[in-house]
Amino acid sequence: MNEFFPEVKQVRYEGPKSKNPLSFKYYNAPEKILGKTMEQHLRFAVCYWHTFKGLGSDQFGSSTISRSYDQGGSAMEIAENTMYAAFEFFTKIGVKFWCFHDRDIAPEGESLSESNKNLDRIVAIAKKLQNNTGVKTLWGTANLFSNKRFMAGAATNPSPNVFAYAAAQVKKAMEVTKELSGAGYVFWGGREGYDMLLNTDMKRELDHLAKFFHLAIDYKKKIGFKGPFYIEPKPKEPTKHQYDFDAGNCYAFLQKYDLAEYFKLNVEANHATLASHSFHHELQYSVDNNILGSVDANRGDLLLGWDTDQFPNDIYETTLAMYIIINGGGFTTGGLNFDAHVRRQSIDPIDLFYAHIGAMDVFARGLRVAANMIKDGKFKKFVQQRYAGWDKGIGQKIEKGRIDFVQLEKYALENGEPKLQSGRQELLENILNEYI
Ligand code: XLS
Ligand code: NI
Ligand code: NI
Repeated sequence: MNEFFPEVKQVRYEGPKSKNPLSFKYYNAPEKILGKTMEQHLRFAVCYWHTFKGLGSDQFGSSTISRSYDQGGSAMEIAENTMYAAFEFFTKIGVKFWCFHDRDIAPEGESLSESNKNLDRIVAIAKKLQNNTGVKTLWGTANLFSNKRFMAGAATNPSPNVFAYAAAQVKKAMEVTKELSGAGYVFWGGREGYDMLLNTDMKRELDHLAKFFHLAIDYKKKIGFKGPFYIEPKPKEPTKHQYDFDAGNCYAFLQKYDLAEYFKLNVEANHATLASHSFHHELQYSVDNNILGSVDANRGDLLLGWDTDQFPNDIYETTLAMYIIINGGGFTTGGLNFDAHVRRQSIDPIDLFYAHIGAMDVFARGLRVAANMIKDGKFKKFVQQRYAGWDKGIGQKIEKGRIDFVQLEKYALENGEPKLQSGRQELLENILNEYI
């Protein structure tokens, strides 16, 4: 059997003192933290599209990267080789999950039925490799944005024929995700959005999107796919205004169209910042509304301001993310999917290893720090004390709905000016630094 990454044997945990760049300093998969192993907490996944199909092209130039599995042969031969290379990579890096779009893993054919046949052939190989390696599918999805037929959207396209085509593609993608025992299924909006309102019936398009999701739920039940659906919010790119703008916008949509019980969110760090939120804001909002499903773990660049999909490397971000995720009960079906690609100049296969090692280690560190913060309970205690007024007296009356505006006015008149209390932001920032 061909070896596609001969330069790396197996990436192992060697601890923080190691100087080996091909080792983990903080990610020790079997180590228990707060009752679960690091592997169970973090549930890392490798994404297929960037890691194996992303070859460095950008808006200004074509590919810079060439991979041994991507050379010569027919499109189907390349697809087969790429699948073997992918499982070699998953195994060597020690990640137990992967994520894919239908069109990442198998080439689109001349017709829909040929595309489906191509997919079936590659899925059979993936299934065999999953069985051999124990690596599992975190989620599958359909690419409803690359082909020109989707230029004006898929489920929100002005043409019902495109809606039908997208439905057929999602139907098949759900079937293969089930075939691979996928833990979940993602809907990222792709080109569901608009560039100009003068040519767009926004209300009708959103009605159609909801219809599409209801049809997907019906089919999910029909085939007995048990995993949750996730919507992945993103405010812009490729359209000027994406319909699934942010977590709050998605939640309003899900509630309006009676979809909330079937969907959770796949929160992506870079999409959060594009929406002018922090990553942890979007996580906390999702936890608070019981819709946190999974995470696309990456980062943007504030100076560039687009979806740069870089590998996470900021210990503050990963600490706050893990603090919120663990306080929210941790992942069940979801995980941390590295929806990230190496930079255009990082052309060697070994760069893929460095990228994933760094990302896994920075989340592992974040987990360790967050666990210490949770064990000590200092931040939690501070918040409890800050809101303590609500646990008794007037606060309880308001929360329990046992007081009206007239009585509140009486209370305010009697009690005079409320006493001010410091928010202690600087102190809390200092304490956070002590943990990190
Ligand atoms: C693009 C999205 C995409 C989804 C999967 O911005 O992040 O990669 O995660 O369709
Ligand atoms: Ni993503
Ligand atoms: Ni992205």
